[in-house]
Amino acid sequence: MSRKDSKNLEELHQNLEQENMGPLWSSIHNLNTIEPKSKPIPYLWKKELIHKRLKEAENLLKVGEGADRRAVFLINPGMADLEPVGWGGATQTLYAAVQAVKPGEIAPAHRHTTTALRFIINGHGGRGRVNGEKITFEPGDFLITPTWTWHDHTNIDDEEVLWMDCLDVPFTNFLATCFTEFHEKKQQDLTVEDDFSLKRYNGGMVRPIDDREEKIAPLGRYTWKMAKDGIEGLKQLDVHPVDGYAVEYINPTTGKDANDRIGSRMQMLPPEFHGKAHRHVHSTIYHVFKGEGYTIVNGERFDWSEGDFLVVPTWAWHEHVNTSSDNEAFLFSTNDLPIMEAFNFERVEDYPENDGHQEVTSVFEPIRVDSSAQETK
Ligand code: 1HN
Repeated sequence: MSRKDSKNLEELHQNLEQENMGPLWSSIHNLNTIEPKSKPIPYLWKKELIHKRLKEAENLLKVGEGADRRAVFLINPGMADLEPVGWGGATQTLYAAVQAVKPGEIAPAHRHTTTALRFIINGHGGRGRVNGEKITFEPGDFLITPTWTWHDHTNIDDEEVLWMDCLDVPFTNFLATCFTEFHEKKQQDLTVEDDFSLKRYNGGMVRPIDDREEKIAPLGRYTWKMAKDGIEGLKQLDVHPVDGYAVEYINPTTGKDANDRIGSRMQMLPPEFHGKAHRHVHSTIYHVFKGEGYTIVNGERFDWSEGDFLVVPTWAWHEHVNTSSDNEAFLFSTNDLPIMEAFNFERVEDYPENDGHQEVTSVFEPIRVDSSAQETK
């Protein structure tokens, strides 16, 4: 039996829909918008709430026995409709979480196509193994396990270890390119000295002569001292009007981002710094490493303090403020700039009015440990 003819436009639309086709003439306006429409929204998670839930998870499950990893991940309310559980979309491309490892636990070895990085928040006992190298985790350190590198973690101290994870999970998942391989051993064998790559790069900006060729992870650990010294050296310059004093973590064999698909930065906002606003295509996840202040995102004020996480989505105006008159504020952040640049999507625009400052039209109310039960969407 042949499909029936369309007598008018309405019937044509109905027929096309039933036949798994679509009319471009009535759909094109949804796509060809003047500005991008971001599913993720500006959002902030408080440290105390994340830590409370992680503590509960510490009491309820054990890493290595039933759970491969103990991490609480951040779901942007704008991504929450994706199955399963928003697939970890803090932004449309990036997953972020806080992971806890208790003394003696071993998070077993695996490798995956998603690319991963960590920023150490608390604890001195964290040790990771990455492609045969044991890596020491100290607070403020930035560590990478790029795509398809074997990694496992443990905690050799008697205090828990906490760190931020960031992976390109939503991006990889969207492309349906998530492959994982589980190591035959719980912990991979060590093939080089402990902290080998850090020692190999002891000279900082001088590089071993074998590294003229591009490598995916020539340096696995970037210490807090490296980032802090980098920022210290910038203080001789005028402060950047948008970002304060900021450095990015790079791969010494390429000069590009340390992690091939995720950009990472450490920025310092001097006391009483009030940055100018701008917006860009790449999305950012901020982790407040030290200090307190606020960020105005599209006119909404997000107050932050140590340990909080803030998402600034694609094309959102944002400006940072350090509210302390004594202390520097340090923001660690991850972004999808490498992805945006790879496909020529990146654009940046300065806020055109009011000397670069937005008006605050609302104040964001985060869910707090002592908030009454409320809808999160
Ligand atoms: C993963 O392998 C780790 O190795 C953390 O610690 C978070 C999220 C999704 C997929 C793999 C880790 C992850 C992950």
